[in-house]
Amino acid sequence: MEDKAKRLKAASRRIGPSAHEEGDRLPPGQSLTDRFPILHIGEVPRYELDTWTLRVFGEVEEEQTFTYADLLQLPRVQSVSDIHCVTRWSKFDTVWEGVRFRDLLAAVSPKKDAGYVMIHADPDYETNLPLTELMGDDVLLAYHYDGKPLTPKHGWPIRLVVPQLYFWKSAKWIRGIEFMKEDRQGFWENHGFHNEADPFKEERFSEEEYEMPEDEWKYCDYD
Ligand SMILES: Nc1nc2c(c(=O)[nH]1)N[C@H]1C(S)=C(S)[C@@H](COP(=O)(O)O)O[C@H]1N2
Ligand SMILES: [Mo]
Repeated sequence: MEDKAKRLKAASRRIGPSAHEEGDRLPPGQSLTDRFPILHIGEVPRYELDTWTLRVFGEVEEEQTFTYADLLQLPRVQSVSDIHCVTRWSKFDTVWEGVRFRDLLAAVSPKKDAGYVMIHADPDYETNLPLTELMGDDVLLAYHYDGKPLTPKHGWPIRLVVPQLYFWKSAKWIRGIEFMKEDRQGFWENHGFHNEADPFKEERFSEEEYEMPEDEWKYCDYD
């Protein structure tokens, strides 16, 4: 208890969002961190920028492969977002730069009945989203975090950022975007995580009995 009191005191002295703002912005069951935890399965992939590609395929008029240089040609935007991980950490005001998913769409023309997207990422990661979740102003194929290129552990050279959903939907090291007529489950969605993943509705798991220790993220790597 004493520890908790100390923590709360320290929190109220922290420069940052006011308690009121926190109440509105912090989804239920989450706690704020100023650090940036690193979570993924498998080894951090290595790439040469010259040979890195992003393949767009499935229900599109024409399959396309983008190079890193191609993505840099698309409009560059900055967005400031709050992010929320299902392991219960949230981080406010994260600053990203990259290409809006929506602006990439203008370059690929998905077919009319392509309502769903599977994001393919290294190493062997997939996550699924309805296309509508990807159309927002702050949904980016991001190459910068906090004014600098992504670090390898946070997804260099390109990661997806979908801030309105739990962060497992924000795939790091993305390599493919597959448009689909019907929804299909990605890696975590297939392993007991919720298909929709809205943090304000606490859509964490698809089965009530799924066990995730509340402090799991505190033991992970940070930078
Ligand atoms: N390719 C890939 N992307 C991934 C993951 C992964 O295992 N592989 N983990 C996801 C999960 S569960 C989270 S919480 C975030 C963590 O991103 P961060 O390490 O930059 O905080 O990445 C997501 N993107
Ligand atoms: Mo996560």
